[in-house]
Amino acid sequence: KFQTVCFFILVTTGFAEFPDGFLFPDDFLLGAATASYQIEGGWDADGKGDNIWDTLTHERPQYVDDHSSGDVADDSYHLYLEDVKLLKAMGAQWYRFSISWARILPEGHDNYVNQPGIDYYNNLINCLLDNGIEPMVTMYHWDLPQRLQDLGGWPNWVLATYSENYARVLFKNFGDRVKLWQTFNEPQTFMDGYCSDTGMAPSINAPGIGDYLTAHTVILAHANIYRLYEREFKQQQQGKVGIALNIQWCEPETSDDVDACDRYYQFNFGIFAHPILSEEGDYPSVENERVDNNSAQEGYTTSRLPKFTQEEVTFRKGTLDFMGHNFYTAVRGREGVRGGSPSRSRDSGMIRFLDPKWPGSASSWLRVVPWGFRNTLNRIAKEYGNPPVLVTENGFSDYGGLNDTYRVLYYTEHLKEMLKAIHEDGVNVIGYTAWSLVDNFEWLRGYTEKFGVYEVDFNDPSRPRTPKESAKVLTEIFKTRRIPDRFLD
Ligand code: PSG
Repeated sequence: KFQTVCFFILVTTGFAEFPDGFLFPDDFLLGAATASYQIEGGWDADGKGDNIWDTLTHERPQYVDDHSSGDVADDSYHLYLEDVKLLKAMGAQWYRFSISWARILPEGHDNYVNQPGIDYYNNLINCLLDNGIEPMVTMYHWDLPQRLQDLGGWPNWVLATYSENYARVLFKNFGDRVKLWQTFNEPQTFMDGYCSDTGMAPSINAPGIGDYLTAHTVILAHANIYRLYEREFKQQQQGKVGIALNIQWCEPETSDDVDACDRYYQFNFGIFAHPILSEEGDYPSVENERVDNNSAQEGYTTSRLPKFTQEEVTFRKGTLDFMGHNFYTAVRGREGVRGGSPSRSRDSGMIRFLDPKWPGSASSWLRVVPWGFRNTLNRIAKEYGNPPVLVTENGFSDYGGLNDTYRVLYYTEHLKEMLKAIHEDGVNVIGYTAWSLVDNFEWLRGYTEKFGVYEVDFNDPSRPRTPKESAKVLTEIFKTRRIPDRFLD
């Protein structure tokens, strides 16, 4: 009789209303994420060197909407114990944070290691572990030491070597306790720092050149770091190394725009994923072809997209233990080129725009399209042989307030789509961190857009943190390991 009842429930409800479909797998990791420049403050504390965001916010404050900086931010340099308390209260199993390169190596080089910087991260890591929270370290979340920018920054390939040396210092000092490493956060976003003189740090205007050179260095650096770990640390430390790539779901405007969307992926995601994970170990062929052709037409003797040597290809192929994936939103795409001068977007031959029907947020670029998350996860799985995926960012912006109903809906809807990708489509997603633990310095938007699940009062010197509704709901989800019934249709 019991069996009949169960069967009846199964056939009448289907997956969408069947709550067990919304359970997290037993070993699935749930947690939250931050980045050093956005939360730490202590910009010149205890021997830290300047980085490109210190320079941009101090020398060109008008670049940031509210003319603010990360000088103090959430003051997590002094208040990290508070952050760990929040994580613990949420039932977070892991915490993704980044290390400030210039706090460890003030000059960018490893000739001088700043001990107070090492101490700070040791204290944070130990405190996390004491509370049963697994640390995940991002080595680079956009705060390049100014001294390395003075040498040209990411377009200079020598940074691939300096990155490796920096990584060695991190593995040596923290690798006994840190088992999850990400080399870079969203290179496809920070390479835009070399595309426009009003953009992200270092705000250098070399579109269609600076971005490709940056990508090239980052790919070489990533491989150097992965192989360094493999050679000198992995056997003893038993950790994993990945990279965090973001991509937006691209919804073709018409059936004629499917290829345009495909090129959008290749130019923004494939540009990193393909060299690392594909059989050819090179940039996507469509990208090579289009940039080479455009460059020749524009009168360049060599392509604006650099080439890898065969040695580099062999050295690099397969240098990934997991794929970090940041997902926020979707765009619409159609065939076409906009603007006359060389740029990556022109090379891709795709015009992106936003669908006014998709609900918005405080960020101009962020529309709420949860089904795009499931589609993107499936795309990664299909294109790269279903690698283990850690979702390292996903979140929503508003202008503040504790009753963040839209953020709550954003999280519950996106988590449901992710669980469908896991349970129904078999995508190998193994963990998730919400962006962000706390309100913080949102780059060129300063403190005007809020992404935190904990509110921070930036007018109060003690930077008090208060849970928003979203923090309460995520706590419930993290502790029950399911989506609460009231959020199931
Ligand atoms: C992420 C996604 C897009 C643009 C920028 C980012 N997108 O889909 O167009 S940046 C990313 C970053 C973190 C930011 C956060 C919110 O890693 O530091 O605070 O997202 O912008």
